[in-house]
Amino acid sequence: MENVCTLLTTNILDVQQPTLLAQCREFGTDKVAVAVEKCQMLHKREKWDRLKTTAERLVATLKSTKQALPREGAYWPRAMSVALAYQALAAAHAEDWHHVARHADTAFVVGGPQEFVEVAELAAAQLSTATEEGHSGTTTDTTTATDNSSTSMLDVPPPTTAPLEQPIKRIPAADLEHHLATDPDTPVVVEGLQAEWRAPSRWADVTFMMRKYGARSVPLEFGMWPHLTEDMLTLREFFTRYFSQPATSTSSGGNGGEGDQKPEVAYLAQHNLLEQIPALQADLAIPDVCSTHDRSLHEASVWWGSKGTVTPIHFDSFPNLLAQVVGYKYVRLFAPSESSKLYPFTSGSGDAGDDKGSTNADNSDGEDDRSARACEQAVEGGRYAGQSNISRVPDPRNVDTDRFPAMKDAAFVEAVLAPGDTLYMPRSHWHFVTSLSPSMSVNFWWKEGGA
Ligand SMILES: O=C(O)CCC(=O)C(=O)O
Repeated sequence: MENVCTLLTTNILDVQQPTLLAQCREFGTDKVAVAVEKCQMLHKREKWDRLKTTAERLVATLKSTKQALPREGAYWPRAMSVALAYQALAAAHAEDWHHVARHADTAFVVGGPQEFVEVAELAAAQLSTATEEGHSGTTTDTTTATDNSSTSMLDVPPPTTAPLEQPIKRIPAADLEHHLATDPDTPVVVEGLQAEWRAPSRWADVTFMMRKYGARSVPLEFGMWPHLTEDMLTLREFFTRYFSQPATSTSSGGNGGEGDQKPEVAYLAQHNLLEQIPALQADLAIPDVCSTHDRSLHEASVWWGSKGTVTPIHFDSFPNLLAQVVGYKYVRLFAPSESSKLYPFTSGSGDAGDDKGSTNADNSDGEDDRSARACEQAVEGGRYAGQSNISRVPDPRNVDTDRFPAMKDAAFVEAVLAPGDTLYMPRSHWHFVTSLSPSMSVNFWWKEGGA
């Protein structure tokens, strides 16, 4: 408890709070300043119950007014971090380790400093000690921490799929560097790149993963693109609902609060989980090709999800290795030369974006308008924020050719990624990805031209 309180007070609040209060003065956000000062006073007087409710109210206000608050200077993440640090402090004094871990993970996920990871790890350790000693601590987690059954996703059978029309060429890992040097614009599936990793067996062991990381909370997308909602779940809840047994509901609605029926599809998508749970880094190795004299790793992200996740057709500006660790995914790739046939959605336009291929006559269709609006919201608010290169075609395997006539002429290549496969995607290649089973992947984008 002492360590947790020291981290929260000295390493987080004492550092973040003065800047936040100065920003509140600069931006004229007096209500936030007043609430933060109240938390400060309650903390000093050790009024933990009142601190809990005051910090809770501040978090709720910050969430509901996010759009109206200043974006400069990381103001919102800082304000959320401070409020969540106070919530965590109050929870620590109640020995409510479940909530300490949850608030700390949430603070890290919204952009708070790395010290929150240490707080979450300490709280999770308290929870597992409590479990070993036979009492579970104060927890609102909906699943038990002492599940002794063993579930392995290694047993998931390969999905039955139609034969591939344009299969992506496969190469052994030993040939990847040569491929990048001689044919960097051609995608390939690399076999054997994960041979030394322990992630394939560890991550597939749901029981092990829940025991080790179950108390940690992660951000998830629920439902089907573009109708997504977001919420945090503990890994125990996530694994229990989506990796161990059939999901409970097919609805994509709900606000995702605890006790809600969750949609069938849930995705921990493009998340820096390797920073949030650094122990996972030891389960894999950053592929050598991502960091050489003229390449440096840009970002590594984790993609864990149920069957049926969809990453819509989009492109990234970095070359990429997408490593399929557990389960199966279908991928379809389009070269940059096909862009004019892919109906890119332009963020903010609320429209098809590409006039050349799009017949706007279809915009009289209410569903199309709704879909365009949903895309716009998803693009602005979700993992595609700031990206405009997303296609409006929801599923390239099943295209409405009245709405997207040019799409049928778009040349593509495709693959089913099995455990152990790693897809090399050249920069600016459009890609569509959907999971054919519960699935765990990790990707590595790199920059060219040295560090
Ligand atoms: O696996 C996915 O769902 C998407 C992966 C992706 O878009 C990427 O690696 O760039």
